[in-house]
Amino acid sequence: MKVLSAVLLALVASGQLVAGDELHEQDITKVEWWRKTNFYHIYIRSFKDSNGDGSGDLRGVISSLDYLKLIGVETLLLSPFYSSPMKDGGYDIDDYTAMNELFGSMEDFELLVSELKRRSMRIVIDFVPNHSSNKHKWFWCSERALIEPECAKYKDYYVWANSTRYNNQYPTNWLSIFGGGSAWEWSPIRKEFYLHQFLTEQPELNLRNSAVREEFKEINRFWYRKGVDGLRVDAAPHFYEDTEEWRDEPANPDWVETPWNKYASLIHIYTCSLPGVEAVMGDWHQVGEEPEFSGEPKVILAESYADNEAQLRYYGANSSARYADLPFYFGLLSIREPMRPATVVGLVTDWLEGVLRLGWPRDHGAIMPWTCWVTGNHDNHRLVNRLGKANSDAYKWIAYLLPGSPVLYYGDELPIQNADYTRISAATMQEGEMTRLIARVSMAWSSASPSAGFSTNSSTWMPLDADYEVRNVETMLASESKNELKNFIQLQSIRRKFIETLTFGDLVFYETRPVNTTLIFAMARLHDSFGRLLMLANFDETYSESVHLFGRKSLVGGEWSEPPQGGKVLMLNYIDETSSTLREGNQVELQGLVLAPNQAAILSF
Ligand SMILES: [Ca+2]
Ligand SMILES: [Ca+2]
Repeated sequence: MKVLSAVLLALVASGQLVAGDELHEQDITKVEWWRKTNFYHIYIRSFKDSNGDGSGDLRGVISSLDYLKLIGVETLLLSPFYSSPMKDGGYDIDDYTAMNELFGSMEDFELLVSELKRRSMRIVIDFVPNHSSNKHKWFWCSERALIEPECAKYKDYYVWANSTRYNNQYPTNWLSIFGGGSAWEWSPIRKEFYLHQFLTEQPELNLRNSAVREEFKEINRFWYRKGVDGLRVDAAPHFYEDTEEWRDEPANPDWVETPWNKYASLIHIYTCSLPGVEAVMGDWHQVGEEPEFSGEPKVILAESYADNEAQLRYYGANSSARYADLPFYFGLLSIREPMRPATVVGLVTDWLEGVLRLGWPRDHGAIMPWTCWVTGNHDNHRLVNRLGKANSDAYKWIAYLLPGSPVLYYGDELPIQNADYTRISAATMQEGEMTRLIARVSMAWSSASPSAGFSTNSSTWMPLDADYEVRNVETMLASESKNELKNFIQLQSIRRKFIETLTFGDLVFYETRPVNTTLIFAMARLHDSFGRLLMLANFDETYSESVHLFGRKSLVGGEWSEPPQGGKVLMLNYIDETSSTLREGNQVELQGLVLAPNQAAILSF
């Protein structure tokens, strides 16, 4: 007993436990699936075309599941596939429980779910409650609610402003995020203005109306009954507007005008991140807890671009009044070439310190609330365009080794790059802003003609990656030598093997010297029972650098941690032939170890 007590005390002292008696609670089998999974975000239209019409579809996703399983994907995050006029890539929905034929039928969706379950994989779908399409029957009726008795119920389904008070001027100066024009549109039928924070064809639903909230809870149940494991909730900061006094938003004194950023000319105090938007999420969290869905925990992911303080509110009022389980952390998307250790450490530290300040009790010994690291998505430039190719492996490794659930955007495992916008067809250009469209480049499956295995059609809705002949799934898997795709598979296998360390362990960024000049990055995950991992990377693209590590306080436990003297190399992003020691499987001395330009290593110690 004395020995056990000493072990417990040591663990408490090292910050890995809140109290000694929690040791037995660090049981990975008790941790909810979404805290040990990884997400793979598929923009369906760009992923794989099954019927040769040049657009990706659900049957294409189904045919790719063996590949996704092979590369260690556990949970799919799917872009919208609902019935839609496709003015905004399917984020303009005209029927929330019907399919868009472009992507397939309801039978296709059901087949996808069952094929996923067969492979022990999961599915999270996009949920878009802030706005519908203007072709939705709710909107048709809301426009006619004052004149058609059967439409009366829909009168307050959307955000309307009575124009007579404003003499046909816009009710406020509010702007649309897409295009930067007025966020108001006149309805000649209702003779009022409706609000649209996004496209004119995307009227804002009135989420203060309990009838609208009930509609979405029922839609939520519909998809849970289809076997869906969770929701990615779209555009959360825009749920509420200040509709009490219809005040103008103030000018942004820091605005520098460009053709693309008219929206930034105002400070959005009446349309964005209003008090209470987070609590709307609680609706869907509660649906997931209804008895009908017991036994299969659902996950709510929140899409919100906001500062850390606002972002943290999406977790919930406290650990028993939860809103979203995983608010996306988008901070890593801000990292640009040249990547610097201090930038990464600063972003991660700020976010994790905020998360830990919430002071939630640790469920099963894992830190709470849990976090979600986004490495790319359909609205931001491709990983390789933000960072350059050389550090793209290290960037992914960081997200996959931090405490939290990583999200990879399809194709970033290769990685593919932004589409060349000059090659996007005129028809496609009508379907969204160029700055966002280019990240929706066609997936590169092989070097085959006509369309890299994406489609049998030579004409595809988005162009192919310019490098598809060498950077594609088939070629990279068949290659004898290391490459990013094979490294990604290896990373996933390390993640699975060390999932207990990654779930329960502490985190430390060791100090690297010379301070302020070295481009060596060092991050360790520490657990006395489950093992320790060290990631080292030289972010310098030109020069080799030697490693000099010094102790630092850990981030979770707040305890001083001295760096290891040596470790066993589990994986390298590439092998530098001039190095005599740095090989996978070798035990190496760490102090003075030389990393070649952009070389990265994961070690156990
Ligand atoms: Ca198709
Ligand atoms: Ca809204």
